[in-house]
Amino acid sequence: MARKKVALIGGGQIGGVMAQLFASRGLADVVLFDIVEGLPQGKTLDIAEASRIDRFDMKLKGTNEYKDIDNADIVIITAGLPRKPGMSREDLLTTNAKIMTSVANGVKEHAPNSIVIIVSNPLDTMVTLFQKISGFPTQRVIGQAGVLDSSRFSSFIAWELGVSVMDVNAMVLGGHGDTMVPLVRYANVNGVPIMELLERKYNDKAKAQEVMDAMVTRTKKAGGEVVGLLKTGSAFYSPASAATTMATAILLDQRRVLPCSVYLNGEFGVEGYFVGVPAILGENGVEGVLELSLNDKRRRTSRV
Ligand code: A3D
Repeated sequence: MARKKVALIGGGQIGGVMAQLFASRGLADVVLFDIVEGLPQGKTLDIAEASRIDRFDMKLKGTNEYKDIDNADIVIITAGLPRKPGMSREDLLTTNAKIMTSVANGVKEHAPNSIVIIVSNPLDTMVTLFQKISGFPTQRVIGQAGVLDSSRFSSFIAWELGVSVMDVNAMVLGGHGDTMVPLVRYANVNGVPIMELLERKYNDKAKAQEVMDAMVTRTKKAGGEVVGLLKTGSAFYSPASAATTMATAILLDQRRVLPCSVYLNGEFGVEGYFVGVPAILGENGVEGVLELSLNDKRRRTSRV
C-alpha cells in the first residue's frame, strides 16, 4: 500500500505540533507549507532529526511552494493569525479571510482530490469560505472545533468527578464560540449520566446544577482561558491533537463519530450551512451525520 501524504498549510504553532504527531505516529508522510521562508524547513528538519529517537521513518518536507503538496490525500489548514488577549475569534476575520482565499486557490490547484480539514478561525466562516472558493464537494470539507471543545468539556468533567477522562463521553455541538452547545443531557461516564453522578456527589440538586453550569461556562470560554495565560497566541497542542485525530479517522477509514463542522443537507432541519454536529469520518471524508434530538433552546443557540 502506498504511503499516505498529509499537507499542513500553516507551519506555525499548530502546524508544527501536527507535523510531529503525524510523523512520530507513523501515519503519513508530511509536507509543511508556510509563506515564511525557513520556518517550515527548520521545523521539519528538527522533527526529522528525532526520527532515530522516536523510531519513525516517515518523510518530512518543509516548503514555501504549493507544488510540493501535489497529490496530498489530506490537507489541514491552520494558516492565519491566532488570537491575542482581548480579541474575539471574529476579530481575525478580515485578515484570515484574505489568507484563506489564497490558500483555497493553492489547494484547489495542487491537491484537487484531497480531503480538507480547516482549523483557522473564525472557524465556521473559514470552512464556508474555503468550500465556496475551492468548489470542493462538501463531503471533503470539514472544520475542526467540536473534537477540541468536547475534549475540554470531558476533561473538566473528569477532573470534577475524579475519574479517568477515558471513561467520559461528552459532546459539544454548534459553532466554535459563544454559540457552542455542550450537551449536558447526553454527557455520561460509561453510560451513567453526569448529572446523576453530580447529584450523588453533592447530595444537592441545586449545587449539582451550579457545578455543571460552571463547567459549561468554562468550556465555552476555554480557548480564551489559554489565550489569557499564554498572552502571545492561542492553544496549539490540543487543537493539533484534535485535527490529527480527525485526519487519522479518514486515513484509516475508521468511521469514527466525531463532532465536526460539516455541511448539512437537511439533517437537523438545516439546509446549506456548515454546523458542528456528530459526523462519521471515513475514507471519503464525511460518511454521514448522526442525528439526535435537541430541545428548542439548544436548537436555537446552535443554529442546529
Ligand atoms: P500561528 O502560530 O501564528 O501559525 C499560523 C501560521 O500561518 C504562521 O506560521 C503564518 O506564517 C502562516 N500563514 C500566514 N499566512 C499564510 C498563507 N497565506 N499561507 C500559508 N501560511 C500562512 O497560529 P496557530 O498555529 O497558533 O493558529 C492557527 C490558526 O488556528 C489561527 O487562526 C487560530 O485562531 C486557529 N485556532 C483554531 C482553533 C480551533 O479549535 C478551531 C484552536 C486554536 C487556534
